[in-house]
Amino acid sequence: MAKLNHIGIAIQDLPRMKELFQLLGSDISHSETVPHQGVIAHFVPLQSANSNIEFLEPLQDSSGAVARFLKQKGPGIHHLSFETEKGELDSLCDRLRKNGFRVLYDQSDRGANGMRINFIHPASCGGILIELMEPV
Ligand code: CMX
Repeated sequence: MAKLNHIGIAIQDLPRMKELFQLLGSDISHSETVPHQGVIAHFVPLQSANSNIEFLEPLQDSSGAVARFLKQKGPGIHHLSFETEKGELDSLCDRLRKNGFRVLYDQSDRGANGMRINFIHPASCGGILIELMEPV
């Protein structure tokens, strides 16, 4: 079973979200600009769940997926991200395509933490955007 690596949340007010998670007992461990995806990703480890929250802040003047999401829906849960074992991403995407799921990229992209990433479109996933990733 792929591991839940993180829950991505599109945010508008980083200091307030940081304050909230500090009160809950966690904090941002690192932040990374991912130009391809038009975001700054801020990771908050959830040690008890062996997973993470990813705050997604759109890059200034970005017209990327997160900027569009914020414009259409406002802040909130943006995607779930599942991590496969190394070398399994492409075969998983092939199996998903064969089973009628709409995988976004023909070739995987490069995401935060150097991961290879791809996505399943929310229209074929019960309204949830799913990211799939594997370590390089
Ligand atoms: N979750 C659920 N539904 C979503 C969604 C999301 N995150 N983003 C868009 N949608 C819905 C829209 O509300 C719309 O629904 P309706 O048709 O019911 O109105 C529909 O999807 C629109 O889809 P679209 O016309 O194909 O185009 P969008 O411009 O809205 O883009 C998508 C949707 C999935 C193609 C785009 O978000 C995308 O390319 N995502 C992958 C990349 C990404 O999300 N990167 C950011 C995170 C990167 C990281 O973690 O580093």
